[in-house]
Amino acid sequence: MKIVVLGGDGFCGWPASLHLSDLGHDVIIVDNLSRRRIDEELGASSLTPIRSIEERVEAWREVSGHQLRFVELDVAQDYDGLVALLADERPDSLVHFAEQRAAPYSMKSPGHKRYTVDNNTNATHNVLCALVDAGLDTHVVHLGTMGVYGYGTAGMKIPEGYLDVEVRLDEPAEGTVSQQMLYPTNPGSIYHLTKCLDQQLFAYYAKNDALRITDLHQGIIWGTHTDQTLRDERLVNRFDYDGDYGTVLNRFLMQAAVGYPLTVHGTGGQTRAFIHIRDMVRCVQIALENPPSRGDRVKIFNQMTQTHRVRDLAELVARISGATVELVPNPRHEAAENDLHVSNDTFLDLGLEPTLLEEGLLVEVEDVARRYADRVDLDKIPCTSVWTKEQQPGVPVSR
Ligand code: NAD
Ligand code: USQ
Repeated sequence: MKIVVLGGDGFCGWPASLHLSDLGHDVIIVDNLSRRRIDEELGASSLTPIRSIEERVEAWREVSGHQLRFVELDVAQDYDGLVALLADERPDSLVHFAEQRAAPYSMKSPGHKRYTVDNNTNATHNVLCALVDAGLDTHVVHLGTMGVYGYGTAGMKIPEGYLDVEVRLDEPAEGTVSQQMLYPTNPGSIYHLTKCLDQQLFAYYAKNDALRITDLHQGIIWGTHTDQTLRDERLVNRFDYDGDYGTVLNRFLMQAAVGYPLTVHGTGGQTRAFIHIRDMVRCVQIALENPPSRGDRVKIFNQMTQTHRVRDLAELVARISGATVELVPNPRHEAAENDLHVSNDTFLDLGLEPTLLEEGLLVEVEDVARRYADRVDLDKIPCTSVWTKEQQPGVPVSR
């Protein structure tokens, strides 16, 4: 397949691009490098020393013999450039990672809220509009989030995108009608809200223009390496640990490695869905190999393998590393405690063999953190972005 990977320089997009290239697909990375500029804005950087995109592409050619192509383009701003690229390349598939993906970053200020909404909804709409404009039947695979559902499920298992509903008919009619509807959205941040808006865009374009779209409702990624990124130091993946972009389990592993208390927000009763980065690249492959047909509704997969409670993760990391755990004020407006049950049968039925949270793997990630510990800026660790003016940053009192 010829595959365009939007956002292919990022944490998920880079290893996914390498994995697809390794399988022999013709991969074109499109990225505006905004994530690297956000590092500069925040004065933070990946714990791992990531190379320039040009050096990454050249290193991959040397070690694999496969040629990735890179196009610098802003998907949200340069609509004409995007249509021209798609019309020229006529890709079989397009994987869309190109959005601002950090919830805390999206809540930092009015400017960050507006940037996140503008960037994410324009990027998604431009992709869909451009495919119709160029008359293409390219299969779109989008990286969405489990966060569109909200996390309070009242004991029910979250279905894959669609909820069965039965509505009682009003008099004089009798009986009930059954139908499926998009699961009601309940976003927990401006970032998550943009993914809910994306869902409406997908539903509309699938219905009106028969675009073939798969939306992957992905859980929190943990881990760093994949088989491909390990092949050469210059291919190393990014590892975010700062209070805006670092995700919870990778943060705990890094905090353990540098002797920083594990920053559990609130009571740590939040339960979330997780998936290892190696499973993420496999899931993207599986989704690409199983497209919907023209005229089908949007195909939605829950891309997660396990759920974990934040305080359990902290206790597990503390047990293997000797780190201390500290309950800090929760800077987010979220439920203090929740249960989460998720259906992920589609990927399992299609052959995904989940990488489960094992101590060996945790140690592997902690080793990455320890190896690059001298690059950590401790001041960047606390989550300082607050959801409402009444809330406090998540700074440990012991620091
Ligand atoms: P990332 O920030 O590391 O990568 C996103 C990439 O997209 C960056 O390289 C950035 O420069 C690029 N980009 C952003 N806006 C763009 C634009 N307008 N034009 C061109 N390029 C643009 O994020 P990630 O962790 O790789 O996440 C990728 C996708 O997966 C996101 O959409 C995110 O919502 C989703 N996701 C991520 C996680 C996670 O834990 N990292 C979990 C669930 C879902
Ligand atoms: N948390 C802590 N301590 C920390 C950091 C986070 O207790 O030091 C808590 C948060 O309060 C939250 C939970 O851990 O309850 C998860 O936070 P996170 O930053 O790991 O994940 P989240 O903000 O949900 O976002 C990440 C990705 C996002 C993706 C989402 C998937 O950044 O792109 O969409 O995971 S999901 O959670 O399924 O919505």
